[in-house]
Amino acid sequence: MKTDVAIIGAGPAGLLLGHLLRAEGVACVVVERQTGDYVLSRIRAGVLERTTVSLMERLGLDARLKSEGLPHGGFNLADGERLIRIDVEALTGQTVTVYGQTELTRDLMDACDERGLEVIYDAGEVALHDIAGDAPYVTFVRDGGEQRIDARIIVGCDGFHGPSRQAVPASVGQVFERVYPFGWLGILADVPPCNHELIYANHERGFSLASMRSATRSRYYIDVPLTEKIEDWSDDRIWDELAVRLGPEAAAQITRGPAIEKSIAPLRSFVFEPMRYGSLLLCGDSAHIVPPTGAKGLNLAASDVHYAAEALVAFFRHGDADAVAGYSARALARVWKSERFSWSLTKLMHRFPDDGPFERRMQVAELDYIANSEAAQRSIAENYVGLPV
Ligand code: RFL
Ligand code: PHB
Repeated sequence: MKTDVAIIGAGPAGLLLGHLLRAEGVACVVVERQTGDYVLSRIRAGVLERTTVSLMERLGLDARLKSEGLPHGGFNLADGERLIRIDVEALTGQTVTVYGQTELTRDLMDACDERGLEVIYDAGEVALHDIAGDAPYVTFVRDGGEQRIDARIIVGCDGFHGPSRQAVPASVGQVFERVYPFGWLGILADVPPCNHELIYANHERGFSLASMRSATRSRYYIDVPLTEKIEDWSDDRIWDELAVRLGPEAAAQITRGPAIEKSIAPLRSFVFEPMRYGSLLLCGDSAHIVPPTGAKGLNLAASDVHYAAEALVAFFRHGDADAVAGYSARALARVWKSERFSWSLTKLMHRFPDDGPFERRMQVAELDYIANSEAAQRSIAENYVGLPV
């Protein structure tokens, strides 16, 4: 098979890029290791920035997002006693949209047939070849036989564990990384949320987050040591812990119910540079990871895709090779700002094992400063809604 762009990975980054390229008449094929049902079973992000919503609008795939997504004009930080509301809409004129990654991915998947976007699911042993030159190709195994896609460009949208980043020679790539000494235990339940907006709380017992997917489906998180086992956390134990950590005001409004999903995700900050090598571009989690504090991961994947689509359309439609060459620097400038925001909010809202009374006082002072300073709130708000692309 021959195409212009071979996209590896059919998560949100790969499907968004595929649709954007198809809409501009650039030939592409997406190759995914898992089945479509498996991709949709992963419960992940819940908050979309304006830029992510705009991409869905531009594709004309925003009908369900518009009708079912919840616009949020603010969110709360909690310090164990009070809620500090960040009025994002008043401070920036913008809102974010609460809409699950699963739903966004489903909308992109459902449109593939109609838009002529070819996605090959269930592809085993996906490998990249000759990425340093102008004629790269991808091989994979399907139905027992090896298949090959010849392309001009390969885009790695295959997440943190995929093969694309690994294909860049070690002498070229540089890794910047911080692994955090805790994970987020998440619970999804069909109960009304305890607040109409999100609450990120820093309590003496640790971090918690009250989030949602809809008016009837809640998503909550608490941080736990990485040594914890999910089997040791009964639903009741999680609800009890949330009620303490979120503080009395939120606790009074919590509706408990059985978990429909429960898992522990490790936290990491990670950036791989460069995001282009030869004929390979990297987008989304394949090139970088943020801790989920601040809800930046999916949105960063979407802004990478925005830059990559622009560069590839300029290249295939107008022969502009500089656009592809400039992709990495353009994407990384925004990546590092989201990394900084996610890292600083993680530091502010979590207890680190080595923290003593001094670090605790610093957190209390910073939260009090934020509570009383419009300048501090504005800075948080403009990062939360998403910096411009
Ligand atoms: P994905 O979603 O991991 O998709 C990669 C796809 O590549 C496939 N793949 C392969 N395909 C072919 N060959 C191979 N060898 C392959 N290896 C892998 C995979 O099967 C998969 O289908 O990466 P992508 O598209 O870059 O999207 C990134 C986002 O998924 C991620 O950043 C977010 O989910 C992060 N995240 C959040 N981001 C937000 O913007 N807002 C949030 O509120 C938010 N909350 C979260 C999160 C991530 C979490 N976890 C579990 C890590 C909450 C959590 C708990
Ligand atoms: C979620 O709803 O899953 C969610 C919301 C905000 C975050 C992280 C995750 O910062």
